[in-house]
Amino acid sequence: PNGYNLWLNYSQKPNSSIIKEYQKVSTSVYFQNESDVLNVSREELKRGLKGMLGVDVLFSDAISKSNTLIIATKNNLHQDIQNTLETNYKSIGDEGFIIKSIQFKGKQIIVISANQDVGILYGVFRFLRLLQMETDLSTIHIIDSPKLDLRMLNHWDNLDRTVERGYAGFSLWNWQKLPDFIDQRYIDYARANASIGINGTVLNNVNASALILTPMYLEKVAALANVFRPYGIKVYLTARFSAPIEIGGLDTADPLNSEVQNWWNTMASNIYKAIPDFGGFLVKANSEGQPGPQNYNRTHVDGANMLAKALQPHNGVVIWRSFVYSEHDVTDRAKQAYSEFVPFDGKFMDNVLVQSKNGPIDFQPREPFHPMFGAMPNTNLMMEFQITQEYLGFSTHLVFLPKLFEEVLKADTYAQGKGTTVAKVIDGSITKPKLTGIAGVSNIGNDINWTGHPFAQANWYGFGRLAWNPHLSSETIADEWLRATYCNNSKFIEPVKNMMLNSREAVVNYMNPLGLHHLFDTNHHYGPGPWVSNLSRPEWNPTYYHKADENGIGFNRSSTGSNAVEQYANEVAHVFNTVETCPEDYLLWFHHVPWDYKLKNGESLWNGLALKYQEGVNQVSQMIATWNAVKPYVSEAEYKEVDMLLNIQLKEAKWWKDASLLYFQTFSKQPFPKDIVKPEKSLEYYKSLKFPFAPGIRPHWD
Ligand code: BDP
Repeated sequence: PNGYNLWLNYSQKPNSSIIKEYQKVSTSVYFQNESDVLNVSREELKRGLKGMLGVDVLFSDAISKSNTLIIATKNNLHQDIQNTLETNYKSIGDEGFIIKSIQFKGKQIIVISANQDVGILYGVFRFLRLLQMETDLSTIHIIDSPKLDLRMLNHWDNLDRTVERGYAGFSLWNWQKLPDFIDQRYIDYARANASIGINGTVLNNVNASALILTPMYLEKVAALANVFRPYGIKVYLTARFSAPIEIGGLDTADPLNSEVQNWWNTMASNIYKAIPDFGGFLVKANSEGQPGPQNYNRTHVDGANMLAKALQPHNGVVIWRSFVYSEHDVTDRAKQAYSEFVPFDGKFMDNVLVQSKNGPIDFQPREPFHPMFGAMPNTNLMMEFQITQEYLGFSTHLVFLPKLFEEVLKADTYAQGKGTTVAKVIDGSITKPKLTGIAGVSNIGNDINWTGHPFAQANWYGFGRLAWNPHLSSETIADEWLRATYCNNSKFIEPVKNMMLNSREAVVNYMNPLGLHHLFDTNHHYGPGPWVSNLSRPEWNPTYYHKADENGIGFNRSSTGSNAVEQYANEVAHVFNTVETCPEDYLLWFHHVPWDYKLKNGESLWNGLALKYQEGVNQVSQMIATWNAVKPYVSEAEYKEVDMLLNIQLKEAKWWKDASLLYFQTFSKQPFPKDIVKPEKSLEYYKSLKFPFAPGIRPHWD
């Protein structure tokens, strides 16, 4: 097992009584035939049953009373079955499905049904997972549908196949061989995404090249769209705002200029000629040097709506990112996206979604939720998570991200009163926006196991599951993923699940405890660089974020400081605003706190901070012990791969702790508390470390 099969691991079940039960269910299968979507679904069912049960399924031509499993959309079912399921159909929409054990012609059978073909696709994948997880089917009754409209991956893939912030090899998209050569990986990528309900993919980097919009590339994009279509996945592209200049020969990209508008209108028509179900454009504008409407003294609304008008006749959408921070006002970067976007609430067209990162800075190991969530009730506001671990140890460190995602989704914005969680803001249940969505920055590359670290597959999987249902628990997700990927033995599942669920707190502890953030070394963002203060823009420097001095440490964002707290609803702002009420997880995010401040556990801030770093290191040691104890349940190769990675993680957790503590000690001027393992090297040593090769860095970026 090299990891290529991901969680679609349909290996034969060891439990023979379960095999017998499942074989009975699959003795005679009716599977509606007639569309590409249904065909790939049927193939998947065949593959899964063959793998897990060792049987070649017999499909019957018509529904008959010998059937044990019937799979068809509503209109193709016997009236009796339709009647039994009538109320369920009303609740599942276009993409949902029903898996139910029912009485039919005097016999107990299982039906998988849906209103549309794509629901059957999702139902079949769910059914296979039930088998993978050895679920009892005798009383099965699942009615499920996605809670969000757009469930997307964002690939930060460049056209030369490097991947910005990608740590799992090169881009999957082989532009040179496309459109004629269809790599099996494109198909398996689509299967994996369909299995968790992902229905959109942005193929290229937000730091975009306009070339992707030229006919030569569009032909290749169309070939990928053809592969993905039967799996319910639409293709999107990033649109470089200055494309009219770069590939259109115009001398401006001003969104209010009619030539520019016509250029985009024509561009859209051409794209839809090649890709009739093209999803739309993702745009990073006026952010980190990317061109945008502000270059012409226009606004985000002018830019987004201009593109939205071009796509509207074709039912396309514009996803406009809110990741902006100005180089002119550097008092507090955390405030800027909100300040720039919230005044435009209600001004974006219906086919525009504003895509906001989960926190106000940038995908840190822990951030409070972004204050924009809840603050734009009249805008289609979309979540952006980062699956690739730019700031969480790349694909070397084991960190189960659904835990982080869950924390954000469960956070209460209080925007429309208590219980307005971020999940409810983005699923639209409160404000009923026209469109809802969520995006995850992909951690996928052409490594044999797709994600580099075998456990990073769980982050792709978990993102997809939360995109389908943002109210799911991270524990459920870890459980499903482990069973589908490895086995059902609870002696393996329980300890490893625990390890996964604790892994996120471990990385916070050894990298950025108590609300510290952005302490990463320059550009690559891998190891510690809390001392870095020489970068051209102040808000690129770690010293800007921790503000350590002889009195204490932390960024004062309370009402006595930058007042970023005021961007939250009163109930939340109030809690964050004082040192006493602020949760300690966010203490140094919102406050500059004296070294001798007493934490809730009675320790001084200095001692408590040091102990957190140590705890992170100890947690990684514990992960190694756990993995060691479950060795009998995985192959030698699987054991070794994760063991080596965990040992690197341990070494680097110590590096983070030692480098950070020695540096902060120059301000606190206090000794380490007694439970701290003494740093192995000097601060000068850690400062001198260079990182000559790091994957995924940004060219021309300091
Ligand atoms: C930062 C990354 C940078 C991205 C940027 C973005 O360091 O590579 O281009 O976010 O999201 O996290 O646009």
